[in-house]
Amino acid sequence: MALRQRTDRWRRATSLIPGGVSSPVRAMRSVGLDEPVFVARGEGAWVEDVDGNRYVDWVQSWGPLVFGHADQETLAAVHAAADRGTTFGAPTEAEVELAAEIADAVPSVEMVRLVGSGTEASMSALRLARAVTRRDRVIKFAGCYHGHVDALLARAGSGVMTLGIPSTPGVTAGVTADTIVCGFNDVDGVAAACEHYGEGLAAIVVEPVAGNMGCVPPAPGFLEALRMLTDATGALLVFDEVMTGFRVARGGAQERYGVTPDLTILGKIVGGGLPAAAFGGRAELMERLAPVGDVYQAGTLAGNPLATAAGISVLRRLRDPAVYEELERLGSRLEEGLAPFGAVQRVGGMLTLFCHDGPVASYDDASACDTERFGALFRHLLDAGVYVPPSQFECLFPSTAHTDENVDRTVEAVRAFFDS
Ligand code: KE4
Repeated sequence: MALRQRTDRWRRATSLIPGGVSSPVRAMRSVGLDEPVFVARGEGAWVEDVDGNRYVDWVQSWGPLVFGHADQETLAAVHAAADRGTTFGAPTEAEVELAAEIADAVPSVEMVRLVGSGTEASMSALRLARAVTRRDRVIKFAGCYHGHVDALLARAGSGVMTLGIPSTPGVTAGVTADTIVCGFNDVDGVAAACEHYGEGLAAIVVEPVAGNMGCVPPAPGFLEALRMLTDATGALLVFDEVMTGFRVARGGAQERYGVTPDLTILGKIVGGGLPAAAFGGRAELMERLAPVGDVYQAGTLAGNPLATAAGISVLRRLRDPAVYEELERLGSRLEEGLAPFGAVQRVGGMLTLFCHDGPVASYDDASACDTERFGALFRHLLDAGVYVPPSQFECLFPSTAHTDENVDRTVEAVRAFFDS
């Protein structure tokens, strides 16, 4: 596909919305497109753009869709909820049901607070950790992304890494003065930081499987080391499972790797494709939140009836282990198919094909990827009717709606690119 010409639609979009998009990575600039794909509808594994072109969709809205686009059970649940009204700003039984599903699934969670986005969940979890420990400092990892939370935007992944934004104007030095950035999988570096800052350390915040510099699994022992270091310093261990939660296992990475954090951040799948996210942990920690405790956190549409209906519909179905067997099967087939063409890294139903020789275990490794080549691959695949994330530093997300044929078509299109 030639670089997309600027259409009237795009000119209108960019005249009214910064960059024409509601989130930067959607602009597809980093993969060399002047104008991104405008999606008109989705169905299962497919999306259709406004010009009627259909694509096998491996973005799946960046991870929320385990059952694919417009799955009928989720739609039915949302329609039924909508018929009763869209928002009340009052307690509903659906919020309690969704909280119960999360607490039943996620090992670290006894209590949970629902919010509107992963960013809000990260921001709130960090505030709670600082309040509980009465400490200010936080350790995060280069290449990990926790939403656009000021204090955690230092050397973040996802769109920050994609767009090569070294640091974000508007995030003041004061806000990040208490943020220490370590290397993902660098146990010695974290231990040294804890040695130096341990007294004032409130939390270590980590994506237990990094998904925002591409899929980078934890090295053996890395998560266990973080658990030991936080126990030794009295800091809280916070797992950002917005991407991995209900994705790499029903209980997230903490179930898969057997390391239990103090607080867990959730999003994406939790809302079943609608805007809902959450943070949770032991009751003794969570009950520091207002109105029980003195840590303020709030939200007009938190626990929204439509989002909780979608979330309940999805999470209840995730009690069936067959869902994860299918994500594993499809992910493995895709991983094997792509293996000849670059470094493929996968954990369950999330994977990345890196244009990089050798494994990617850190931000520095990821930064060495050939993003130009990835951009050319992206454009080739789009031409072939295959829609992968428009960034080297993101993940492909199989859903149960994907088929072996979708996988094989994707692998053939990748092969054609590398053979050309
Ligand atoms: P939201 O505020 O976008 O709901 O969640 C932020 C967030 C927090 N933590 C992790 C591990 C995340 O991956 C995210 C958001 N992920 C990106 C894609 N990797 C969302 C896509 C976008 O920003 O448009």
